[in-house]
Amino acid sequence: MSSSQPFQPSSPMSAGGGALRRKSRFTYKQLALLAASSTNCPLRVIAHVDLDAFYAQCEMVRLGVPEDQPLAVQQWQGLIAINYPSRKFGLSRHVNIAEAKKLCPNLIMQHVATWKEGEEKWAYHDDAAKNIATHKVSLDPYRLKSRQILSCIKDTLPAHLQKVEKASIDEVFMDLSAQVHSILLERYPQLSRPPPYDDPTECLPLPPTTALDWQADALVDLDVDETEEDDPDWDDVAILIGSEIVRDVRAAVRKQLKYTCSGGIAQNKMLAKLGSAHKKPNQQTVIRNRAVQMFLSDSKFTKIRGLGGKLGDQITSAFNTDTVKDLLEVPVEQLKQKLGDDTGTWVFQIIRGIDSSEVNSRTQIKSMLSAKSFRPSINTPEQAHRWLRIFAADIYSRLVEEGVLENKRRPKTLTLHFRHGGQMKSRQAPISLGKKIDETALFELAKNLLSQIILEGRVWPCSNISLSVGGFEDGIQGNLGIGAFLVKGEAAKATSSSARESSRTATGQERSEKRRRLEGTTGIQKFFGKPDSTGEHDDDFGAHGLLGNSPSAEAGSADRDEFEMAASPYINEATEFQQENNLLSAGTSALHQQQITDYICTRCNRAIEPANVDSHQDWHFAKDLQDEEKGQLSHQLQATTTSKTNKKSGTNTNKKKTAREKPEKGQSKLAFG
Ligand code: DCP
Ligand code: CA
Repeated sequence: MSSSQPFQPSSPMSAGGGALRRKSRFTYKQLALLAASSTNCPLRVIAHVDLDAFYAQCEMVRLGVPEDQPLAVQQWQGLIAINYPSRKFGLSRHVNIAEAKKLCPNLIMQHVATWKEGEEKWAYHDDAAKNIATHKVSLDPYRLKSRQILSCIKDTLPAHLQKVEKASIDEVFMDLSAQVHSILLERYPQLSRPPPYDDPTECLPLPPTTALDWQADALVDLDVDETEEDDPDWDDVAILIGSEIVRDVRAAVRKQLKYTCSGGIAQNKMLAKLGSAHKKPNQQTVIRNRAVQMFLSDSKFTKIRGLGGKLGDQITSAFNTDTVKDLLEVPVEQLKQKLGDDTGTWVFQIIRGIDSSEVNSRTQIKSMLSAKSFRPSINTPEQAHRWLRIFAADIYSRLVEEGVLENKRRPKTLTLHFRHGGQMKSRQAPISLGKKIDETALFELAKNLLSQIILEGRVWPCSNISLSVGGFEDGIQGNLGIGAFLVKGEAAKATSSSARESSRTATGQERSEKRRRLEGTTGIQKFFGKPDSTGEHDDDFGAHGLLGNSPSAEAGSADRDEFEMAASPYINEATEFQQENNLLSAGTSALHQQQITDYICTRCNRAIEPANVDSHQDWHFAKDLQDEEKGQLSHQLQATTTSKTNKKSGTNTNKKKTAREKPEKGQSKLAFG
């Protein structure tokens, strides 16, 4: 590959000579791959949908405020979501509430719902912002809306042809390939005919259409060697059909639930996500294959999924640029030299728009966590019990939504984490089959775990407690009654004595499950040790980047006693947000980079914006726990980002290499060299 000519034209024949073509550059075989949603199919259609100012829209719909009313969602003294009318006044997440009011006097600031210490249900409390020590954020209202939106999207798509991945609380990916294939055959019956000589490597006939109607879509400009006059090929037709589907999906969400969202339609996830962010709010952007070169080379590579965080920083300093355009000039050998073979190869491909990661339609939660950092610390079992009651109620309400009462799914373990000074203590117990599940049962079990910790002595003051359930399984086989799987009272006490032992067992099982999951993932998912389906799992550490995709992959190497942050006036449960949205993940780390920061974490030297200080601490807290539980701390002490990412990207790269060594007839024209 010549470094001075980074992209090959998507179709040499179409370059300035579309009229000369008599056949499509795509084969019958590639059309068949579309039906199978194959990640190798050059006709693939992937969409990304992202809700506009999501929490703010949730509050606007709930409160019934007019659409042009400026509204922001407040969490303690900060703003976490800003609707589009208020963005016109210069409001952003970096503006504090006093400045916000000054900039936009008409602004409605709605505080997030909270659990009040000792109460059994979350609510919207007018005085929440002032009572940070006794309230805990609840994201339940937004989770509920998120689920409704996801189910509306799924209902809009044909059940047997859909592949939908919840990527975060307000984002979904859709692999539209199979549906597009079926529409293509309906609209163009000639595609159903057998290939000439029954040879699937034969090229398809050209599409009869010469002009495509893109309606109100934002179209990214075509590459320099392409013109709108060139006749479209099947990839253009396929992506057009994809954009019609996305328009219908967005219209359904708007009509049924009143929410606006933005969409991106392209050949892969990476491009689709860039597309949805391209024009906001309430618009959709199509990135045709013939436009990828232009679109990407104009962008900063730090906006690309996977390049927003540490790896992006590393590349920026190694090559002294943050633009795709400049990086395209760098030969692959040089990238490999600076970043390692696999990472270098991956970067080389991703900035050329090559991404074969799969849309993962598993949407089941693997664990749930409810946590609180205490400022000031708490000092008595009674105080801890009040919070445990809230955690139990919080988790229980989410279990109900998970279908626990209908016995659809059940967690196998309950874990309590307790931080005292630099020390973290944890206890885990199995959740046995048997008694009815409710808040009280969970609370009793948690209280029992806490008492074991307290028995050790010297545990106060406590700065953080979290409760989690994990190891979810599908419905119980056999004759057990509905919801009968939690152990209560005396039975709970009996289980707790074996907590340590069971903890080891459950962790072992979870580890092998996780390994299998990771083994089953591809592309960038492996690269960052985190499935793309992160958002599917409400609070799963591993799935939320707490393993391989940290603010600093070296964070785990810091001594736990250094677990101190520069002074923070805030207490914040953004942990839940983080876990749900994988804020520290490859996909969103660009957001972090842009944020104005006041605090430096002494563990990972990362600048943290004030509202996220405690959640960042929670992140370390959770990661330490995971390391501890997995007994991998010592291993991670030696690991470096590069070696981790290299290892994880290995299979992906190899796969790509194999695919690239034996290109399909016609396919190489799409491979951008
Ligand atoms: N969120 C948060 N803290 C952050 C970032 C986001 O609590 N630092 C929450 C509030 C957002 C929601 O997550 O509404 C989704 O995050 P997005 O980054 O998608 O931002 P928005 O949906 O608010 O805006 P946009 O229209 O730019 O997508
Ligand atoms: Ca959004």
